[in-house]
Amino acid sequence: PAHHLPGCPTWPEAFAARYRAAGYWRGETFGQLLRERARLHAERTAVVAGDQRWSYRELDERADRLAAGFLALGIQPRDRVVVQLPNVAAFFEVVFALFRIGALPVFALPAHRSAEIGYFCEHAEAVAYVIPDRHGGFDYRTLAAQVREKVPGLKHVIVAGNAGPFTALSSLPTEPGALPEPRASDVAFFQLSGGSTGVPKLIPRTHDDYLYSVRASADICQLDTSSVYLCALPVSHNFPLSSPGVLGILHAGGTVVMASHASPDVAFPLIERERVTLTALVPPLAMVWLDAAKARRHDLSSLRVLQVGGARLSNEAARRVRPTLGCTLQQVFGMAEGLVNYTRFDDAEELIVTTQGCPISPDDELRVVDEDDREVAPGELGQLLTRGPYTIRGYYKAEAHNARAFTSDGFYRTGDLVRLTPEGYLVVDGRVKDQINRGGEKVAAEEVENHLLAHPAVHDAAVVAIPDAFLGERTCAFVIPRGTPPATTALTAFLRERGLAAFKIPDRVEFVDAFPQTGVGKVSKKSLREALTRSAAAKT
Ligand code: J2J
Repeated sequence: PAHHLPGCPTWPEAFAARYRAAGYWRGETFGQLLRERARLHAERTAVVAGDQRWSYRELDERADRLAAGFLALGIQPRDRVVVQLPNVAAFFEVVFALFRIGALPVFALPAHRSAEIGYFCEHAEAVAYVIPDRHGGFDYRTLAAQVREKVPGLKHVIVAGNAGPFTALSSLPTEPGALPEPRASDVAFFQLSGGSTGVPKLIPRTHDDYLYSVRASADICQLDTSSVYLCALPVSHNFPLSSPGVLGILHAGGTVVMASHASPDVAFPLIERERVTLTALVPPLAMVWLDAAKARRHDLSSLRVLQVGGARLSNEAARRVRPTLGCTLQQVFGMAEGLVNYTRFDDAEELIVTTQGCPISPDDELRVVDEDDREVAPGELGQLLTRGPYTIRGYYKAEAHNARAFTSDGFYRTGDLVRLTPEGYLVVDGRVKDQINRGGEKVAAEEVENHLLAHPAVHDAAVVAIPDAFLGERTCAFVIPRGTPPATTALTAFLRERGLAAFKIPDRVEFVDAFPQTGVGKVSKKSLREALTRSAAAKT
């Protein structure tokens, strides 16, 4: 269709018709959803953040006023806007204002720096960039100044807080007027891919497909108006945003409580004070919480469900959740590209602690295949391919990559190695994609390698995962130096100066003369990982 944003692959019409007929895609937009909830739950508390408490009515009105403000600035339907906000109330007014005018947020993480943000702004041809003033000891206005320099096309930097040289969110005109009407089948925003390639990929999600996953997730998690969700992970990530996350809560008329940090000293008092019923963590944080909860300094008795996902949770840690926190564990295996799996609340404890759940939708199609895309025997380990009513058919403006990342019949190659249990539940056991999963934060090896290769004293680089008791994995960069090896600190400082997010900076650097090769003359990352395991074993 002509109104569709160019560069966004979409579902073939036969599939779209099927997903509409099944009632998955209902023609509802995010803007309409908030309007409807404000009508149903006007005085209920939608969002608690710091000392702010916004009712559904207030959030709805704020979104309208800001939508008018964005329009007055010249932001138009389908314009891309990079949004890099931490867990603050302003996140909600900003994204719902953008949804209402049909402008498309690109959800950056607070940890991203000029290399990532500059790329998002350029690739998405963003007209605006929304930041906090300061957060976590970092001044985002300094970052914005660098990005501005690199990307002249960026017209506006909008600051939630003290704007400095930029535009304050609070300074925009607030006279509500007529708003454009985006269509539910249109792209609503871009999520970021964990990625395995040189640059991060943008994931186009439509109102229709995303709202289906949110609605179905809210049902699976039995959300209602009494549900209180603690948003402890960065809100713009797909997990806390939609599984069922903050959007699931707003769909159900519950309350979102924003934690500025996921540590127990911030989160536990909030759980006690707001009577939080549900929250989501990555495995390393879950382990920190399990240790901290033993001290019993806070009343966590309101908590009914702890969701853990983003990386593999060990069975041992999983088993400790119920006895220690007195709540149900829910394992969540999801991806910003779409497919999300949950263990269900009434599953047998054994299934909950040993699997990563089963899909949201009866129309999620799963295939577990070998290297030649042939289906493996039931219960065998293989690569997971998936297709369905909320899984994308391609990344934004990435034709060549899409040809590799999707099968010709539209299945997304997750890059995850899984096996299916007799119950139809998934167990995640490794991956084939060239990525490091650092406690839920995804690091694409090639992206870090490219930045290392820009250093004059680096001849070649290969980044691999090292097993780690706390994070699951850390990153190690093997480097073949050009001449005298540079100091490790000089290399990591170089990456930081290039504006790479801190979680992508290698935890360890090893200088070598050559890389082991595979039979076909490629760098054998397997051998590199094995060399690390051997040297670790030699030290103990
Ligand atoms: C093992 N690996 C997992 C799990 C994700 C909900 C939950 C998580 C994400 C997410 C998400 C895993 N065990 N329980 O978007 O909505 C790894 C897999 C997967 C990749 C996706 C959601 N849960 N993973 O983590 O886009 O490798 O989404 O393909 O960040 O994380 O990463 P991401």
